[in-house]
Order: sequence, then C-alpha cells, then structure tokens
Amino acid sequence: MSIERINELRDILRRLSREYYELDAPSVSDQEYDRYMQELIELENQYPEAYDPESPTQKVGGKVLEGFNKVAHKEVMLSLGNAYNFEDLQAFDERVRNEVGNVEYVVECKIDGLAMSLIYDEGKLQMAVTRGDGTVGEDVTNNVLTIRSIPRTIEFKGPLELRGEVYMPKASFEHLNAIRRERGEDEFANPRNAAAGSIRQLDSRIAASRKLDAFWYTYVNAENDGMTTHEQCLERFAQLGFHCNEERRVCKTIQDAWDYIQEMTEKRNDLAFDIDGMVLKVNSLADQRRLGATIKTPKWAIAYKFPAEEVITKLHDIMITVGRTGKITPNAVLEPVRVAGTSVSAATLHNEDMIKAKDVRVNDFVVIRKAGDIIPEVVRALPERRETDSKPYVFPTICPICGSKLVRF
Ligand code: 3BD
Repeated sequence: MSIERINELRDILRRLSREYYELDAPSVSDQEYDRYMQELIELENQYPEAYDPESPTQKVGGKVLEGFNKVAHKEVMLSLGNAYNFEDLQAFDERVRNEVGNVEYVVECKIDGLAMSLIYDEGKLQMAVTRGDGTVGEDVTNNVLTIRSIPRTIEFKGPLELRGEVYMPKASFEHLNAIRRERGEDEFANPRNAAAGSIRQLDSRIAASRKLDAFWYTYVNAENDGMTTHEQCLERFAQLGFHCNEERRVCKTIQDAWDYIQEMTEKRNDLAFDIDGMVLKVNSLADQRRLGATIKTPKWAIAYKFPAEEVITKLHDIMITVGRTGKITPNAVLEPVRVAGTSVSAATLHNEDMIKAKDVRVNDFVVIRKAGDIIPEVVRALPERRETDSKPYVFPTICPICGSKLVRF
C-alpha cells in the first residue's frame, strides 16, 4: 500500500517538477508541491527499502543534489577584531593614528547575517559565494538570485566584486517562526541562523519563500574604479542599485564614534534588522592600504560588540536535570520573558557552586541573558527584591530521577 503511494508520489512530483523547471508552467502552488514532497520524504524514511537515487527527494530540478560547489575567493575575506568598551576603541584609534595620523572613521551597523561575495561581469551577476572559512566558500548563486533587492544586471560593465551581509529582516523572522510554531516545527534561534539556513538549502524555492535582504559594504579593488574613500564606495553601490545601510556616520574623532555608538545602542531595537554591534572603518582607502592587515584582520577596522541584552524575571523553581553520563545540572524555571528576540522560560545555573556563589534562591528576581546570544543563563540574583522569609537554596543530595545518592567529583 505505502510502496504504491511512494511510486504514485514520485510520479506526481516528477510531473510537477517538469512543469515547474522545464515548461515554466506549474499547475499547482508551491505549498501543494511541498505537501507532496513532505509526504514522500516521510514515507521514504518509514520504508528505507524503497530507497531510490532517482527519487524526486534526491534531486532538484531533475538534477541530483550534490551540495554546493566550493569556490576559492580571489582575495581572502578577513575577520574583524573585537572591541567591548571605549578603552578598546581608544587603543585601536591610537594604533591607527600612530601609523597614519588623524583619520576619519565610517561607523556602520554590524548586521547579524551571513557574509557573502557577489561577482559581476559584463553587467551580469555571475556568482554569489558565501564567506566560508574566508578562503573557500560555496557557490550559492541560485539562492541569492531569489533575493529581490540584489540586481541581476547592473549598468557597470567591467568586472566587479562586492561583499556584504545577507540577512533576514526581523519581521520576516517573526513571521517564519510563527509558521514553524503552528506546524510544530523547530523554530530558528535568531535571524542569522534563519538566513544561513535559507541560503544553505539546495532547493532554491525554499530561499525564495524566505524574505531575505542584504547590505553591501566592501568594494574589492575599489581604487581601480577611482574610489578614494569607503563612503564613496557605499554611494557607488547605491547608485548601481544595491542596498547599502543608510544608518551610518562619518566621524572625525573616536569620541564622535563612541557618541554615535551610544545613540545606536538606544536605537538598535527599533531597527528593522538585527545588529550585534557597530563596525568602525578608516574612511580613506589610501590609509587603509597603508595600515594593511595581520593574517586574520585588517588594522583599519574594528567591531564594537554590544553587551548581551539583560532582563529581569522571576525564578519560580530550580529543577535538576540528569545528563546522559549522570551529570547533574541545575536549571532555573522562569516566568517567561523575551530576551534577544525569543521567549525564555528556563536558564542554566551551571552547577551547585555557581548557585552558592551567586546565592540564587527560589522566588528570587533574577537577571538573565543569553550567552553567545543563544543559551539563556542566570547572571545574578536581586537580593534587594527578596521576601524577608527567603532561604538559601539547598542542593539535593539524592538524585531526583533514580533516588540514589549524589556524588561530587
Ligand atoms: C557586518 C568579517 C572587513 C571588510 C573585514 C572590514 C567577519 C563577517 O555588518 N567589514 C560590516 C559587517 C561585517 C564588515 C569587514 N563590515 N568584515 C564585516 C566584516 N558592516 N556584519 N566581516 N565576518 C564579515 C565573519 N563571518 C563569519 C565568520 C567569521 N567572520
């Protein structure tokens, strides 16, 4: 019965795929196509004996799925050094001015997205390559072509390489997660993961259904096109039809840069996209060249990372979980609260010593944040908001699961 259904679904999907890819005349909606595909995937998982490399589940557009082609970047994509406070930025500024004297900085948003390179020639987008490890990335052209704000053709006819960040706007992210929640599917932890997950799909219809956008910030070999400043590159991009983030400022001193960063710290929640910091770049391309780079990072740029968002909520209980190896971890059961984009109702307390050191108690108000912007943790308790009858937490001595005595290693 089910084997028959598998064969039937394969026939249906082959026909629909031909209509879509070859005849450009689909007779059903993408959703309907996805439903057939999903049913087939589930049946094939249930009946591994029905495996067939020729099945539509193994192909896209009639071609076998083989993953993306690896592409070496003509010029490596460097990393960014990090700064966490004004002192770090002052130290950076001092190194810069020691080398080339006074400079202007362009301060721009650090988009929480997926770094990417676009290669144009003869006015046409030839290839889109992910950053990968900076040296070798993957050819994701078909997925990038589904991003509406990226021009397929441009006025400039010479070879052109630009780099920037593909991202998922906050509104698209919320919408996508709401749908996944309804369907009982896992939600994405943040817009960056959602953007990366969309670009990594071999079937470009998935990327097409996700509303992605991009900001461009690097013009490779800009000086060959007569550019003299970073700001000029960004204006050139905009002229050619690329999205450049308008939220940026040219600053004459590191103090001006810091003032702007303070402003943006206040404003970041109102932006349509997630940012995890601000990037400072020396404006003059000649100065950039004189400053050069270490093996990993340019000496003319630095990323200021915002501190993790901290929020206060109530700790209702402490629950012990037992790991696969018998390791005991205490977890805070929290009044649900939104932190860095998602609702959080549990946070790790790491271990007994941590609870003691922080004197975290049941019914306390606690400060929580996401470590690495993903894993919620209790930062500290607020003893000033405690009831007078509150008592220190007593760690269990008996395993809550199996009843045996707990042992400390
Ligand atoms: C942004 C490097 C330089 C060209 C090196 C100065 C590290 C991701 O909005 N500028 C930006 C942003 C990222 C950048 C540069 N300007 N590098 C920049 C960047 N406005 N996010 N990044 N990247 C791009 C990275 N990506 C993945 C893993 C490790 N590093």
